[in-house]
Order: sequence, then C-alpha cells, then structure tokens
Amino acid sequence: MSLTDEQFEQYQRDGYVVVEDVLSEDEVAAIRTRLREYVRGDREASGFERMLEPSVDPADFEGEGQPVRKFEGVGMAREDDVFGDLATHEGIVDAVSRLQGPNLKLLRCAGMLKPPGVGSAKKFHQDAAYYPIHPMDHVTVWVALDEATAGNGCMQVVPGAHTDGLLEHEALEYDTDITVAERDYDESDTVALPMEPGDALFQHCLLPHYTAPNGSDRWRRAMIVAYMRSRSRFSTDDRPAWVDSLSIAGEAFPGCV
Ligand SMILES: O=C(O)CCC(=O)C(=O)O
Repeated sequence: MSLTDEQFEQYQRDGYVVVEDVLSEDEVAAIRTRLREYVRGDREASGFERMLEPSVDPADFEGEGQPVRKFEGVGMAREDDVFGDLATHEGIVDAVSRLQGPNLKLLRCAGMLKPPGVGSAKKFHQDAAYYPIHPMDHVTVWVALDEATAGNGCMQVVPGAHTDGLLEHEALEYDTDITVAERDYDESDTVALPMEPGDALFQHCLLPHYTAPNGSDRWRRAMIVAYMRSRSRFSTDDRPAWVDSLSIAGEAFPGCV
C-alpha cells in the first residue's frame, strides 16, 4: 500500500491524511493484547518508559491493571516483536517512503492510552518541537486500536497549519510535556478525525494537534510510530535523552541521526 496521488496531495496541502484499514483486525488484536499485558504487569516494560495518568491514584483506578497514559521509546520496536512488526509494517513503511524517500529510521514508538473516564488531554503541540532534527519534516503515524471519536479523545488537527513553521512551546507539568505557547487558533479551528481500529493517520511533524480527555466509558488506545529520513541530522549539539533511532528501510549514513 503506497499513498494514492490524492492522499499524497492532501498530506502536502493539509499536513495530514487518514488512510483506512492499514492494519488488519488480527494485527490490531495482537497489539491490543500486547499492550494489555504491559498494562497489567504480565510483561515487564524493558527498554522503554511507562507513564501513568498524573491525577489518578492507581488504587482508585477500576480499569484493568494500571492507569497507564503511555508507553514510549524506540526500544518498544527493538525489544518487542509485536511493536517491531508494526514499525516495519509494509503498508506503513510504503506510505511513509512516498513522503520521505527510501531511507528511513524510526524516531518514535509509543502506545497512547486514554483509559475510560480518566484519560487526560494532550494539549496543542507540534511533534517537531520535541525533536531537534533537520530537515524538520518527519512523519508521525498514529494508528487507532479502538474506535476513536470526539467523545473519547480522537486526534484533532489544524489543517494546513504545518506551513507556519515551528511555534514556541512552553513546559507543562512534566518537563517532557510541552504545549504551544501562543497561537492564533483554538479548539474551534480544529478538525476532529474519527477513526476505526486499523486506520492510520499520517501527520507532518509541524502540524499542530491535540486530543481531548476521555470522558466516555470506552478505552481509546492508539500506537504511534514516527519516521525520519536516514540522512537527518541533529540541529543541536546535545542529543536529548529521549531521542533514539532504529534503521527501518534503505541505507544509514555516517554522521547522521
Ligand atoms: O494519542 C494522543 O492522545 C496524543 C498523542 C500525541 O499527539 C503525541 O504524543 O504527540
């Protein structure tokens, strides 16, 4: 599966495109099962981070296992076969190759969970603000594992705003969590992107986006795999601790990320 010309053009114009049915039901089920094993502690998260919902006391959480907000780290794809299969998924890699060329590295792998009732918002941000990488055009692929709707925290984007460049961000509660400091748009300028399990959103790293809290009684789980060109370089002297990479397709180049 590569992108059609129409999908390619939508990505260039709007900064995103949703492609339906990229993952099969079985592939979605395998990822959900694996995430559940980590949430319940049946498997130990080794080589990647786990973050809990900040305002939820795990003792009060009535879901299955811990109130995990996210698992994050390229180590997920390196250490775990199910997440590794997602990172190298032919449909995803072919589509990203159309956007980024044949030499690709994985920049990010994450399980994004919004537990029912307690899943918190992810405020407006651009993914590029987290990653000092040149050129600033990496692609985030957000794959729905549940039906995602405005009610349980689906992705919301500002179409076309990726052309405004990198905006200033300020730190939130965690020093690793940031949000756009000043902006000339708000929630009313966003387009909500409801998605079915297995659908994938391909998103430009400069596209401002946010997700609302999950006020529903249904989980909203998703996976993120983000890719950059293997010729990308760091645009700072210090590589931030959370930046890692894994070769996915084509060649790797000396002196590059
Ligand atoms: O899945 C979510 O709720 C938001 C994820 C997101 O925007 C991110 O981690 O960059």
